[in-house]
Amino acid sequence: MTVSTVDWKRSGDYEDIIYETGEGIAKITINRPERRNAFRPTTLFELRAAFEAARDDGEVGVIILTGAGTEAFCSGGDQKIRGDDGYVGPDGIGRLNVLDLQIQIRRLPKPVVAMVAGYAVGGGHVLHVCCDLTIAADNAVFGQTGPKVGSFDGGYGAWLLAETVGLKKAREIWYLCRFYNAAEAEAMGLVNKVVPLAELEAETVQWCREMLDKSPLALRMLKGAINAVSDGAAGMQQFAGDATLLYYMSEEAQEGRDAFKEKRRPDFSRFPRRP
Ligand code: S0N
Repeated sequence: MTVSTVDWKRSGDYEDIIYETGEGIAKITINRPERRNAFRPTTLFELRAAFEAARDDGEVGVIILTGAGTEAFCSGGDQKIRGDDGYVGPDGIGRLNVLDLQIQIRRLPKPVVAMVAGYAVGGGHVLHVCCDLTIAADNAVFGQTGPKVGSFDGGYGAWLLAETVGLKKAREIWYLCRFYNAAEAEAMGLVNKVVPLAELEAETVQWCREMLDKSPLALRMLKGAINAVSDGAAGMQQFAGDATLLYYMSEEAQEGRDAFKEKRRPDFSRFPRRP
């Protein structure tokens, strides 16, 4: 049992997830404990909607991603509904729509914290790797299973993992499909902190509160900067957008806007040409 310190308010009409907010934090919970929180297309559509809600909510500064219960954070794609061309939802179409969620987490300009109790394996492991930070309970177990169950993630699952734990360790994790306990994960830099299971949420919330005390724009720019290196042109596009946002907020940019609206020539003469 993990103890909560926030009076969470639940909202949204979801089948596979729970969306809650409180104290400037959004908590998104994958709620399929009977399948170790494996995701199906519906789960991922709902996760994407919840992350979008958290992004758009001006009260929310930090997002927690977690799994229901204490047995699993997420066990990856639901193998029981895996068809011949992806994971099959009610419309009969095969999908790998977890990739869209991974990109969304990377591009979302607020910190996302994975709160992991139990198994974070397969595509569930990749999800925690995509999160900005990971707080783990002492019962957490990490690993990739793809080569055992006939799949692989050659995107973030491969190279972001390698960036996180190093090339040799990433190859070991994928090639051997071993599972690692929380202490081993901490030793290889895969998680930020390990705490007793009962303290997991309190510790995670404490990390969130510390981030909420900080400058939101500084955190946004740092997330963009750190991700830009590995996200290539897409990362630079996000970072460039953030730079444009900052420029919009300057008097210099506002002079251009105002001049257009007032049908006059813009006067940028008072703005310094900085060295
Ligand atoms: C998680 C494990 C280790 C837990 O073991 P434990 O505690 O002994 O419990 P079990 O009895 O095994 O499980 C309890 C019930 O939950 C069901 N279940 C567990 N995991 C899944 C799952 N992933 N899908 C469906 N059902 C699951 C069990 O079946 C059991 O229910 P009952 O008793 O009713 O059968 C252990 O369960 C385990 O090893 N699970 C499988 C982990 C796994 O291999 N996951 C899939 C890995 N692949 C992906 O995630 C693909 C990701 C993806 O979509 C992708 C993305 C980008 C590019 C490529 C891909 C790609 O397709 O690879």
